[in-house]
Amino acid sequence: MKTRAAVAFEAKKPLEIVEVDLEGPKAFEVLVEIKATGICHTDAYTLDGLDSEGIFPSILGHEGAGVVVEVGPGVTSVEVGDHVIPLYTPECRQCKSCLSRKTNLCTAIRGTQGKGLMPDGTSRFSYKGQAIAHYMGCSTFSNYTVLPEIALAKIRKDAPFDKACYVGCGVTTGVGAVVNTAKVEPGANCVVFGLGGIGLNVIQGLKMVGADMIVGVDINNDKEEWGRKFGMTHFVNPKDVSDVVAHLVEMTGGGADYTFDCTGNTTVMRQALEACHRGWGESIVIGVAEAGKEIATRPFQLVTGRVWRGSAFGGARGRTDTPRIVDWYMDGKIEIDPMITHTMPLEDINKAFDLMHAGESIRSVVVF
Ligand code: NAD
Ligand code: AHE
Ligand code: ZN
Repeated sequence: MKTRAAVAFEAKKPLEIVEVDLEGPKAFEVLVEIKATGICHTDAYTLDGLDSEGIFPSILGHEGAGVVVEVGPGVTSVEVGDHVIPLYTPECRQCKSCLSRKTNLCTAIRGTQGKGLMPDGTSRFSYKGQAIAHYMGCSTFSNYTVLPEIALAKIRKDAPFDKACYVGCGVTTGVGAVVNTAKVEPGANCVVFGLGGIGLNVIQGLKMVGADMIVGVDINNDKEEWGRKFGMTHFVNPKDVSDVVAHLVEMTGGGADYTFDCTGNTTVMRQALEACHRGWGESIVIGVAEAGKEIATRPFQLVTGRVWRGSAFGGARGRTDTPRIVDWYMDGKIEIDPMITHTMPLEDINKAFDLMHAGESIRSVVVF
């Protein structure tokens, strides 16, 4: 079939809206009509050529929601008409990682996914006879896309697509980092670095679990109001203080119980670790750093009990946890609507990247 898609032909160039060819689903694969997709900073990072796994041409997008329109042979867990969220972290429930119960990082198809291919080693997308790579196994910047069955979470049908799509990355990543990765306890003092589409979800997760101090740190003063809307109790702009780590340690009475990096900046990651309390403070790295960047600190920081931990997709097991997060939204336990600051048709998708780079949006959503 033909489908409309925003194609990343080259790094650092705007996406082009074209009609691409899409092959139907093979065994254990599913054709999904994407109804809405969010634009995450990770899409921008890959488009900007900063992703060591970035491939061009490709169809980006990994924060979508849609409807199953066709299933390939052998598919049993979803059927035509089901509402689904594509999962860049699938859940096969059979691999060593899934069976370990220690991680959400299913390894069943990670190898081919990182090469922009379906599990059989081929792409379903092409343009003028040339293969186009899939992205993070999702490619939600296409009106129709094909995914492995294990990479689809079935969600309730009354959830609006233009909000549920955000659960496909940002909401789950932020809230999940609090509840699954850090397992923050009520009364904890926490610091969140970067108050964008991810950081604000960390903040609402912290509020939900009953954290005490929720300090937000951002270089953009406009983010203070945003943070306060979702439960932030204090705001710090690092530009306004001479030593941000010393300032945060002082504010939190000796260091935070938990800190979260939601910037992808390795200097900030170090600050986040060093703002933790001696003996027990944990820093969760959520931000994705550009290719070639490394983190550093004095080992003494770890010797004296601070813990560095990472979180991918909020530690969520996609098929199991994502539908529950949609329920939390529908039951009013978490908010999504105010964070969707811009909604646009596919033709305007490049505006979403401009708004993000200008710090003018929290989440832009393309509605097909
Ligand atoms: P965003 O652009 O919406 O927000 C980033 C925020 O960080 C902005 O408010 C910006 O002003 C702030 N910031 C930038 N530099 C800063 C600094 N030096 N100090 C303090 N604040 C600073 O981006 P987002 O969509 O929220 O994504 C945030 C990061 O999380 C990105 O690196 C993204 O790739 C990553 N991410 C990771 C996962 C995961 O599973 N680990 C999932 C989604 C996104
Ligand atoms: N391709 C990058 C890594 C990018 C990365 O860490 N991605 C996160 C999700 S970001 C979503 O917005 C993730 O889930 N990582 C685990 C994984 O298996 O990719 C690189 O550095 O090569
Ligand atoms: Zn994302």
